Amino acid sequence: MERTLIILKPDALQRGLAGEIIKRFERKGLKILGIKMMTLDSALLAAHYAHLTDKPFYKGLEEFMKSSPVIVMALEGYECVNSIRIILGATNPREAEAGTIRGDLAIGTGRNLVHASDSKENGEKEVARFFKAGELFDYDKSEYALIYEGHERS
Ligand code: IDP
Ligand code: MG
Repeated sequence: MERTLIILKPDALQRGLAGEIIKRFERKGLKILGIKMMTLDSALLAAHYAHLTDKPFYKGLEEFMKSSPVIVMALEGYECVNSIRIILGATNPREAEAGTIRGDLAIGTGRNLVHASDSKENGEKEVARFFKAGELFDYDKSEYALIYEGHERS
């Protein structure tokens, strides 16, 4: 199954929205493989946002992401990268659909609450970047038979 790295950004913690956001992923049926709180440093952010380091807004993004702790999560699910991006909504929350996390809860592009991996390959890479092996848990989720058809969970 696919894996996605989620980061609940400083605005999610500061605004008390961590539970609301995690709830939306849990009720979808996604499995939490790992979850922890951490602070991000410049080197980790430069690796994570390598596609953005030359953008004019990068300095502000970096400062904001370091401004308070974040919660990082590794989620697993069948084709979950795409479905999580749909739950998240567009990067610009003012263009995000109602019903999505960003569409319902955010306004500023630089304050859009959550990061989620954008491809299966990046999901694997980002989970490995933020989690050590011992921080990820391999376990059976009893409700899987009610969430997936057999071929989807094999
Ligand atoms: P994504 O988070 O939807 O995958 P990316 O293009 O990967 O979007 O950008 C990463 C993050 O950088 C965004 O979530 C947002 O916080 C910030 N960002 C992207 N574009 C802008 C911008 O034009 N102004 C300010 N911040 C931006
Ligand atoms: Mg991105």
